[in-house]
Amino acid sequence: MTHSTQFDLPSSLSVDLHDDIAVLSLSRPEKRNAIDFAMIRGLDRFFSELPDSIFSELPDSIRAVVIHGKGDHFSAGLDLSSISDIDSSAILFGSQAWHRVFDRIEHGNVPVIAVLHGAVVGGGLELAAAAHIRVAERGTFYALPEGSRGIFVGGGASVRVPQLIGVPRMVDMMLTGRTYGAEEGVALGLSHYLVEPGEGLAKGLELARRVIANAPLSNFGVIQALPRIARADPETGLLLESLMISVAAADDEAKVRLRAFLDKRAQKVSHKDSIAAFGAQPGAA
Ligand code: 1HE
Repeated sequence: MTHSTQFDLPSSLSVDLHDDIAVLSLSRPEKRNAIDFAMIRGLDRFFSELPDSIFSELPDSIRAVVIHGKGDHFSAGLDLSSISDIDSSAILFGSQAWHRVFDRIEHGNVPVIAVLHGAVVGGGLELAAAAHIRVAERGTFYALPEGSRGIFVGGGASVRVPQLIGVPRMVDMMLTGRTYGAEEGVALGLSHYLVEPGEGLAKGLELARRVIANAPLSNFGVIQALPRIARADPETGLLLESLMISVAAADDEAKVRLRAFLDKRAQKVSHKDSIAAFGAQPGAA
């Protein structure tokens, strides 16, 4: 079912609902899903108006989002025509708008999975890096060609990309124009999963279904608390961790799930099942 009108999105974005999972498509393949301001505004609207789902029992609530790109590429990054003739203050405010939207994605309450293929370039990599899980199809390539365009990253790459691959690798990508392929990307941490061409969306949906099967407060802890704990000083982090488990474990959902395990009604942890679902190699699917 298509729900783009419900979110009043520009033609460069479209949404399909798969029960309570929204598939958000970058839909500007003729420009390789280059991101212009209309697309940024549309992403902002979509993520601000998402029924704040993981705590909601509303029938139309959205509990996970899968983002992918239509056509042969995920995204060619910033629409270069949108900044070729504007002054520095417009670029400054524009960059801050990107930051606000990508922060909303990373720090919202809804887990977001990016499915990557083809070019994941510049601002496209910045968007992917704001997602919580990344799935890359073989053939995906990552680049930060800002240096060769005479500009700089402006959508959060300086913060998020080093968290994935470290500052030295990002410096090399930006100084030399080096690209990484899908297989290198999964080994380096740019993506979590590697799948065959055309299989990314199905994998993204499968992962989303697993994610939403967790208790809402556990997912809240993972998305909201964990990254902040990891950035905090250890004493503060450990206190936050204790607070988070006490909140999650006191919730009825935890009580039901713990009781089910103790009554032998819940699934055991199974490495065999995990290998069947995810493969034995890190990132292999
Ligand atoms: C674009 C853009 C774009 C394509 N802005 N119009 N990003 C880049 O520097 C990447 C630039 N793009 C490319 O290197 C290539 O387009 C691709 C490798 C991604 C794809 O190649 P290909 O052969 O499939 O497509 P194409 O023929 O190059 O492009 C098709 C059309 O899309 C063409 O327009 P047309 O009117 O001639 O049909 C291209 O001009 C257009 N197009 N990419 C505008 N990026 C917040 S700061 C973030 C800073 C950045 O993201 S810098 C990185 C910018």
